[in-house]
Amino acid sequence: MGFFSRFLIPNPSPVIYSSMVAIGVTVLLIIVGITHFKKWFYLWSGWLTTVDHKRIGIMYLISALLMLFRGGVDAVMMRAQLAVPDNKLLDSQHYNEIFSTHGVVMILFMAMPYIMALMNFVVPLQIGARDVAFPRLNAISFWLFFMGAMLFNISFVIGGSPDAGWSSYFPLAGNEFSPHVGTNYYMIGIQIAGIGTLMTGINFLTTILKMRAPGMTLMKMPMFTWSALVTSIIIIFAFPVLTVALIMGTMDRLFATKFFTMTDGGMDMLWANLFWVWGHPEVYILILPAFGLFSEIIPTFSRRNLYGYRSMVASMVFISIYSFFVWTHHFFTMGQAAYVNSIFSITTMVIAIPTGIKIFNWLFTMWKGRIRFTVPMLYSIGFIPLFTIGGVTGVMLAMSAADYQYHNTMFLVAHFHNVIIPGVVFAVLGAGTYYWPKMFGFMLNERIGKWAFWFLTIGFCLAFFPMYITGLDGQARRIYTYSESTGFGPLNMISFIGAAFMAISFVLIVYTIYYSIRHAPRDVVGDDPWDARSLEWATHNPVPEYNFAIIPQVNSRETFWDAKYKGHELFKGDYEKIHMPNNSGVPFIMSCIFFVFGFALVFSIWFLAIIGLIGIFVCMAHRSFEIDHGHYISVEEIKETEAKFGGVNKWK
Ligand code: HEM
Ligand SMILES: [Cu+2]
Repeated sequence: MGFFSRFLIPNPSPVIYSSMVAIGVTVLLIIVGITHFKKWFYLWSGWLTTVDHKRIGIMYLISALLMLFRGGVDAVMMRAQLAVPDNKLLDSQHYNEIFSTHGVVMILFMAMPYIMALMNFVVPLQIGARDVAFPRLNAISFWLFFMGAMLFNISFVIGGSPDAGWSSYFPLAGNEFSPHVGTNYYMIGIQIAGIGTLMTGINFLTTILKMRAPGMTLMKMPMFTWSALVTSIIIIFAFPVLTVALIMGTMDRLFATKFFTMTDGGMDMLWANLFWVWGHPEVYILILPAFGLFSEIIPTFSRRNLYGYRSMVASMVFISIYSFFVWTHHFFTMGQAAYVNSIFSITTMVIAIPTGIKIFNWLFTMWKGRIRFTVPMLYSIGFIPLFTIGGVTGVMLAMSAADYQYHNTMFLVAHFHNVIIPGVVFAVLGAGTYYWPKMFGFMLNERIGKWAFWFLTIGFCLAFFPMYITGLDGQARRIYTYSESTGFGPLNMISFIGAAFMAISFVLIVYTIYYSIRHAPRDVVGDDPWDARSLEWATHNPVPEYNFAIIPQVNSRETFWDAKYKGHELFKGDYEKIHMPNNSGVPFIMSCIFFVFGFALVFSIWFLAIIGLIGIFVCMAHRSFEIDHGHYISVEEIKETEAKFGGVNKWK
């Protein structure tokens, strides 16, 4: 292929051309806007170079919301295409690209950063720390994630999108069946983002083990911190497998190695195994922090401590270990022996037990509580029955013999959306509302938030429950249309209407944010607007740069609650100067070079790749020779800030 023709979209359509124009215009508008309001310096010094875990958390949050829209538009297009039989809205190739990018974007570039946003923002506050263990590494992690996501997203306008599904099975993903550069984007975009995630895992493991406030033993840690700890450990074990699999896949595509070919000693099942050895734990990387968030929200709005703390921790640890022993349930039908299937059937079903324990603990927490039906609590209450349905259909899929009937049908699509939407999406939306005042100092509008919740929940049921039926009747997934005679039409139309409801709910969520920025009262929420129980609520709103002027003394699981109602003294002693890390432009610049490097690899532009690689090493070398001891915040400055906020022990 000629040099320039590789940059063209292989399968262009009016939709793509108009999106290209829209993207171009938006980028231009943003640049003009920033220039007009003279915000470049603010952007650079306040955000692009920041190493503050709170700001990094907020940047993750914004990226996740953007990607929610990208993935959501894909979802609506798919449902529109399937709404009626023999539809011609999208052609098959375009449909392949859409479900592939939808899956990747939703899992890796929406759900993951959403979880990372909350981990970044909440965990250091919850353990009474001033930042994460490696603040600069944290910035690198974010920027690598961001650049990986952007690289993946430009596949849409330059060169063509991946089309082999989010699991990118070989030989489908090999050059023979996927000749354009789409899958290169997949391999390299995810690789760059994944390296960032791996470093986040290491960072949070260290942070949680090393930086807890005095007195906070492991068994006194708040539940969300526990979930972040367990998640970090899963990341550290799972992501290297992905890294290696992606390297091998990239080599197969760029250098014609034969790891995953059907001939010449290659083995396509090797990809399936490696992918799911990472991929199955990955879904627990998403769901465990979500469980942690529900465990924060439910006690707060039930005005009661969490029921069964120890069993919550134990079940989480158990799930994390077991998540590595079930991956084969993703290919029951790909020809392994019956006894292998039986073993993995059983290990898969066993996961339902600890999960069930958690469900009962949440129910018991609410049982004797006095419930307040706020938006975060609505999401948590909605989660319980819906997630349980998703869990039950998961056990159905785990029966390997029965799976021969409904694998690769819409039944599966219904199942995993049924766990991931009520589980992860509800959790991050609920927690986003819950932590909003901590992040920004004002509340989100509850009325619009409740509308969004109901649209999402009803839309969800309408969109996905019909798929259980069409799936059992044999409607295959990843197929762009079906004929009239199948009779799938009416149920798919209902799904489409449900998807439209969900789209409305996302618009409402953005509207709540917009409305609240404009109209929500400021300076009235106080530090603890929900009457909560753990340490993150013991600092001010919004949180000052140093988090805590004095490091708190912990002596119970719900230290802040005890400080408020049982007279426990949280902050003892005087102000001392506080050491904080300096901002740095290197993480951002290095990640930009990573982007260029990745882009060069996608199109096999070797000289540019080599320049990029050199650039990356120069950045690293620069860091080794740099002398940077951070800076101190003086006692006067702390006093000034604290006076403005009302002092450390002001709730007394
Ligand atoms: C607005 C709500 C959503 C709708 C209407 C929707 C719709 C769909 C549809 C119709 C498919 C199947 C395409 C096919 O097999 O032919 C699909 C696949 C998928 N969705 Fe969603 N989805 C939604 C939200 C999400 C979310 C929130 C996530 C994850 C966090 C997600 C992850 C996935 C994944 C991983 C696939 C599989 C892609 C593949 O087959 O390679 N979806 N979605
Ligand atoms: Cu799995």
